[in-house]
Amino acid sequence: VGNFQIIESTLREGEQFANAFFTTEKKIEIAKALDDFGVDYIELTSPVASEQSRADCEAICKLGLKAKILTHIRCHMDDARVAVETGVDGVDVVIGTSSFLRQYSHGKDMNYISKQAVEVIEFVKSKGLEIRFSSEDSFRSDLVDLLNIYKTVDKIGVNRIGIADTVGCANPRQVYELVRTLKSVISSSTDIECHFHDDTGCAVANAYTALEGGARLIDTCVLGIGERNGIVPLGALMARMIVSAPDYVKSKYNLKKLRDIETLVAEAVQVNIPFNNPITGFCAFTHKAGIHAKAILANPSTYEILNPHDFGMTRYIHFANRLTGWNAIKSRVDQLDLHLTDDECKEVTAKIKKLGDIRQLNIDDVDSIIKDYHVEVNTPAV
Ligand code: HCA
Ligand code: CU
Repeated sequence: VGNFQIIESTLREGEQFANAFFTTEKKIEIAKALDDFGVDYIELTSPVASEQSRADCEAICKLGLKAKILTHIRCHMDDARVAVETGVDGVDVVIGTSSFLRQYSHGKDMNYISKQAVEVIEFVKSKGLEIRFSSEDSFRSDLVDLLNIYKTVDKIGVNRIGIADTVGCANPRQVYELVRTLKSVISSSTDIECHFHDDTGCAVANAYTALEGGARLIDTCVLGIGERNGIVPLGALMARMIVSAPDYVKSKYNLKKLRDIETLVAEAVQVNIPFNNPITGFCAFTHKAGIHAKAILANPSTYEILNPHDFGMTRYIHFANRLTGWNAIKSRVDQLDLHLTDDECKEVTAKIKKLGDIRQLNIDDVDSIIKDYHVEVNTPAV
């Protein structure tokens, strides 16, 4: 899994998020931020979606970013002709292959799909651009149909073949199986790219097993925004991958920019960063129970698989509550620059717990209990 790449689709899939409306300036700001972060590819909305979409695509291509710029189109010559004129480095082509989509969406049979795919791919390649071919709704497509079309496009040569869990129905084992199977029928020089929706909460797990199975590229969006409840979040994937491939992830991605990018996108689409977000959720590095706090103070790895400093974040010991322990309180006493013995810390902790049984505490409550107690023990008896 240690040499994966990211196709960042906030400016394509992310635009399909219910709240998204990106001005040209916002798109440019997001594209630059993603580029600074170090994503490999930035995928943009189809230039045939609207006049402005085309103009924005051209504008982003002119920025001279390090990331390669892609646009995403239907498997159709009308779209392909416009796409190759925008200045992109590559084109991501997609067509629905499940019976649902063949019946209720474009109404084409597999032979027709094959012919169309070959024509579009050859055209894009003739312009010297990268090409990816992907089947929409791959997991509800007939496996024989799917492998046939993948083999066909692989034979004429594509940079990447894509699997898309368009409806978010796949589970990690199915993903692993399909990636392995696909890998066994295409040439070793063709990369596999995967796109996972999160309807059943499996997107990150699916991305991980896809990489284990031999896929190379994962589509992400900042905060996971996209159609319905979205796709693999960039941040959550970083959390997963830094555990599995720490050196690669730390050397390749500018992880300290993650929070800024999430804030930028959250504001642009008027949502908050979720409280339980990996890495950037407000309590992602907050330790509360006394037992946890004690161990964290001794060695953070005891209860942390991610190091907050890798992301420019800090850990926090939540001591103002009835689950607290004397080690956490002792550390607060030290922060307040007061001096209490261990026994005194235990005694003041008991007072804090007592009040914590009655109501929710805040830091000021704890600090005044500590300060009062400190005065009390340092006042000579009369
Ligand atoms: C969609 C298209 C897509 C495309 C994925 C891909 C999907 O239905 O909006 O190009 O691989 O989820 O199938 O986002
Ligand atoms: Cu999608």
